[in-house]
Amino acid sequence: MEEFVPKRENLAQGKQRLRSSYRRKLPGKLAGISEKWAQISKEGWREELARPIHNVCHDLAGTGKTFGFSQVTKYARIVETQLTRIFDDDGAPTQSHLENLGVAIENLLVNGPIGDSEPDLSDSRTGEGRVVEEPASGQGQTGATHVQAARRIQPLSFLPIYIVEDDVALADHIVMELALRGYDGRAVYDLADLEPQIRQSGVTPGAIVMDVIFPDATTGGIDIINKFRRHEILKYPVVFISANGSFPTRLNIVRAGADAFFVKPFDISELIEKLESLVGETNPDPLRVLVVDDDEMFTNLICVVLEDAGLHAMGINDPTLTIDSVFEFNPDLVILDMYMPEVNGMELAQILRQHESCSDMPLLFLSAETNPEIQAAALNIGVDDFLVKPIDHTYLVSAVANRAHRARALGAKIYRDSLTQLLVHDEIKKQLDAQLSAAERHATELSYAILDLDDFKQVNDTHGHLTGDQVIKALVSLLRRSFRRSDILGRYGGDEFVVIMPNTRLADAATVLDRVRNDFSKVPHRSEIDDGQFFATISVGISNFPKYTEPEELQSSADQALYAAKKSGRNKVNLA
Ligand code: GH3
Ligand code: MG
Repeated sequence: MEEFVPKRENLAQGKQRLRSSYRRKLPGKLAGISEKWAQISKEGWREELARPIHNVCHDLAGTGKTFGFSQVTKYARIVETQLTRIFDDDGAPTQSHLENLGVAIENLLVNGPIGDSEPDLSDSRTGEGRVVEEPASGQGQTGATHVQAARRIQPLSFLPIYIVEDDVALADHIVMELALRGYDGRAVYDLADLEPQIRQSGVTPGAIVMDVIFPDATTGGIDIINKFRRHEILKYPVVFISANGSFPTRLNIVRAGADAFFVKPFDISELIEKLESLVGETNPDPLRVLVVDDDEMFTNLICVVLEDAGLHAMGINDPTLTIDSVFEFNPDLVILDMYMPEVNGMELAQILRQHESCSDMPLLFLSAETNPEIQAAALNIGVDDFLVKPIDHTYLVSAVANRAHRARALGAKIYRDSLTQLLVHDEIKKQLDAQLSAAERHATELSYAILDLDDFKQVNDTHGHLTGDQVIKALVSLLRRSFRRSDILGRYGGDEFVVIMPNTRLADAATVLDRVRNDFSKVPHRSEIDDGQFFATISVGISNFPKYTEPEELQSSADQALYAAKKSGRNKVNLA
C-alpha cells in the first residue's frame, strides 16, 4: 500500500498509473451503458434497464474528471440528471425525455473516452483531486483511501453535519433536532477530536457548526477553521455559534469565511433552517425553460446545454403545442425560434402575451435572423431579447438563467406567501385548473390533498403567535422534503395547506401523506412562553381525479374528507 502515498517525487507517476487503470476500465463501463440503452431503444422504456445506466453514470460523473476524463464527468452527469428526473417523475418518460437522453448518452459514448490533454490529479479545478493531497496523508492514511473518499459523491443532505460544541447538552440537542429532520448530525465535544473524526468517517462533511470559545482556547473554533482553510481542505459550509457577539468576534468570523453566525442563545430551528439552505439539495426547484423550435436536433442541443447548467429544460418542435406546454410545464422563461412552419415566432409571442398567465413571462428569440429592423420589431411586440444563432453556450446559459431567475424572484413577491414562500390561494387555483386539464388530456390520475393543523388556535393561545409561526415553518419545511418536484404546494390561508400531485393514484398519495402526518407528529417545537417542548399534528383530506372531475368537486370532496378526519379525532388522513 505504501507506494500509493502520493509523495511529491512520484506524484506524477502515481497519477499516470491511476489514469491508465481508469482508461482500461472505461470502455467496459461505456459498453454496458450502450448495451442497456440499445435494449431500451429497441424494446421501449424499462426502469430496471435504466437504473444500472443511472448508477454507472453516477459513478463515472464523480470520477472522470479526477482521472483526466472531464468529458466523462460532464456527459455522465447530464445522463444521470435526466434519469433522476425521469425516476422522480414516477411515470413513463415522454418522447422528448427519451430523445434528450439519447443525445446525452451518445455524447458520453462518443466524447467520453477522449481524455484531457494534461491530466492533473491535484489540479485546482478538480475539487476531488485536492482531497488526495490533503495534509492528512502523512498521518497513516494512504493515497488510495483518499481517492476512495473522493469518489463517494453523495447528495449533500446525506453527509454528516458536525456540531463542535463543548456544551454537551446544546450539542446533543442540535444533533437530535437534526436527526428528526433526517440529517446525520454528529456531536464533537472536544476540538481536538474533530479532524480525526472527519478522517475516520471517510466522507467529506456536509457542514460544520462550530462553537468559538473552548475551555483552553478562547478563539479555538475560529483558529481551527482558519487552519482548515490554509490547508485548503475546507469545502463545506461552516456556521459559527457563540455567546460572544462582539464586533471583533464577528469580524474574525467573517474573515474565517463563515457562512452564518448565531449568537447564543439562539433558536435551534433557525439554525437548522440555515443549515438546510446550505446543505440541502443544491437546487430543489430548478428554473424551468421551454424551448420552441422546429429543428429537433437544435432543440435537443439547447436543452442539453441548459440542463447541464442545472436548469430544467423542455423542448417542443410543434409550435401549436406551445400554450398547452406552458400550462403543463409552467416555465420561468420561453425560448422561441423566429421562423417555423405553421406559425412564426412573432405570431406565437403575441399569442402568448394574450394569455393573462403569460403576460409577464420572459420571452427570448433565438434565431439566425440578423436584420436589426426585424429584431427591433420583435422587441416592440414585447419580446425581452433577441439572441442570434449560432450562440455561445456560456452566453446562452447566462442570458437565460439571469432572466428566468429575476422573473421567478418577482413572481415570488406577487404569487407567494411571505411566511412560507408557498403559492397563494389564487395561484393554487390556477395550477389546479391547468393540472386537471393536463390529467384529462393524458388520461392520468391526479390527487389533491388539503392539510390543516390540529387545534392550531390553541397552539397560538398557549405558546404565542411567534411559536405558531415556527410550527407553520416546520410543517412547510417537512412538506418541501416530502413531495416530488412535480408536486405543487400551496398555502390556502391560515393553517391550511394544499398539495396537487399530478400523475399520482389516491392510494399512493395516501401513503405519502400518512408518512408526512406521522413524521410531523414527531417534530418537537419549542414554546416561546416557557421554553418547554411540545408537539403538533395535522389532519388531511385527499380527493382524486378521475373520481372527481371538476376543480370545485375535488376541492369540496377533499374538504369534506378533512372535516371527517377532524371529527374522528384529528391527526388522521382521510380519503374522499
Ligand atoms: P382545527 O383542529 O379544527 O383545525 O382547529 P384550529 O384551532 O386549528 O382551527 P381554527 O380554524 O379555529 O384556527 C386556525 C388558527 O390558525 C386561528 C389563527 O389564529 C391561526 N393562524 C392562521 N394563520 C396563522 C399564522 O400565520 N401564524 C400563526 N401563528 N397562526 C395563524
Ligand atoms: Mg386548524
